[in-house]
Formats: sequence, structure tokens, C-alpha cells
Amino acid sequence: MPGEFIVTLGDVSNIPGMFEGHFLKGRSEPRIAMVGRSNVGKSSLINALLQARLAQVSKEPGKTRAIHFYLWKEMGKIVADLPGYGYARAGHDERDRWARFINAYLKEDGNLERAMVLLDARHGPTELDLEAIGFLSLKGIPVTFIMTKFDALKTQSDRARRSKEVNAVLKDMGYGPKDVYWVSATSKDGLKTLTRAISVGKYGDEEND
Ligand SMILES: Nc1nc2c(ncn2[C@@H]2O[C@H](COP(=O)(O)OP(=O)(O)O)[C@@H](O)[C@H]2O)c(=O)[nH]1
Ligand SMILES: [Mg+2]
Repeated sequence: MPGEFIVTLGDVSNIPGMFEGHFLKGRSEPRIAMVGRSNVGKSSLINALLQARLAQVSKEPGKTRAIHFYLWKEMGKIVADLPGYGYARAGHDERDRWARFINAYLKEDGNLERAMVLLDARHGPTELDLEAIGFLSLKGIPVTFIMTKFDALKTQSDRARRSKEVNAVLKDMGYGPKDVYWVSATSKDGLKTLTRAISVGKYGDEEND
């Protein structure tokens, strides 16, 4: 059952009338926001999960300036593809605009269930990622981490080393290895495990409850 495009929020000025309490354009499905650096693989992951070519994948960073909402039918959820941050040519104005836009969205959406912060498996969190994570936790939004492009880590020792490094950084922010999902939109590695977690609404951080 492929997903479906719902609506695009191009700008703060589009927000009025879009949300009403728990509803987005009259739809009540809980929202999951995909957050991450430009080019980290947000759109590719959405397409892989929703089994449709909905989100535009681009080699050129910084293309998505809008928030696109997609219906993940099987899950009964709505996925929000948030604009990426941190591409090389973005200046301060652009960053401010990003923060204002995301802020306005987060304030209006009464049914945001969780943010998925996507990080490149090869690099781990950048300064801007850490800023974004801080921003989300300040807003009280539950965060789960998704390490993308896992296929690019070719050897077992690469994988072991990278996961050790990432876990160490995230530990400092109060997150454990169970909050981290390693996936590849290309090879489909890890997608089942992630989908299962989303479908039962139980993520690593709640497994021991
Ligand atoms: N090797 C590899 N490349 C990927 C993967 N996911 C995305 N990419 C590539 O990374 C680039 C950016 O992807 P995109 O989904 O547009 O990233 P976004 O800007 O975060 O939405 C594209 O060239 C994709 O083909 C993956 O799982 N593995
Ligand atoms: Mg994108």
C-alpha cells in the first residue's frame, strides 16, 4: 500500500488554516518529523518506507525549503519531510529562516508524535545536528536517531567503530544505543526493524518500560 502526498507547507505564511488541534488538513494521523542535514537521506528514507516515489531525492544539497507531508497508509501516520539544514552555501539568514519556520510548524502541530533525527552513518552528528537535537529536546519532542547510508560502511570493523563513536556522542546527550537505528534506503538494511518500532510505537528508549 504505497504512501500518498498530502500537502506542502512552503512558508510560515501557509500555516494559518492548515492545523486545527490534532488535525492537519482535516487528517488526524499522528505526525513523525524527519529532521536532518541537507543530503543526509531524508527523502530517500521516506520513499523507501512509504514504498513510493513521493519525496524528491537530489544530489544537490539545499533543495528542499518546504515541509512536505505524506500519508504513510500502512502505519496510519503522517510523515513530515522537514527542510534540511547546514548545506555549505547557507548563510545566517537562511539558518534563521529555517529555525523560524520549524519553530512555527512545531508550535502549530498539535499531533507531532516524534522527531526522527537522521545522521549520516559515515560521519555521525555535526555541530548543527547537535543544535537541532538540543532544540527538539527543549521543545519536549521525543527523539529517535536514524543513521542513514549504512551501506556505505563496508566492513564489520568500520561499522563497529562508527557505532561506538556515535553511541559515545549521544550518550553525552542522554541517549542510549537503543535510541539509534542503522538503516540504508539503498540496500534496505534496518528498515524492517525501524518500521516495527514505529508501528508499535515502542522505541528503544521505552523498551524496558
Ligand atoms: N549510499 C547511499 N546513498 C544514499 C542513501 N540514501 C540517500 N542516498 C543518497 O544521498 C543523496 C541525498 O539523498 P536525499 O534523500 O535527497 O537527502 P535529503 O536531502 O536529506 O532529502 C542522494 O544522492 C541519494 O541517492 C543510502 O541509503 N545509501
Ligand atoms: Mg529531501
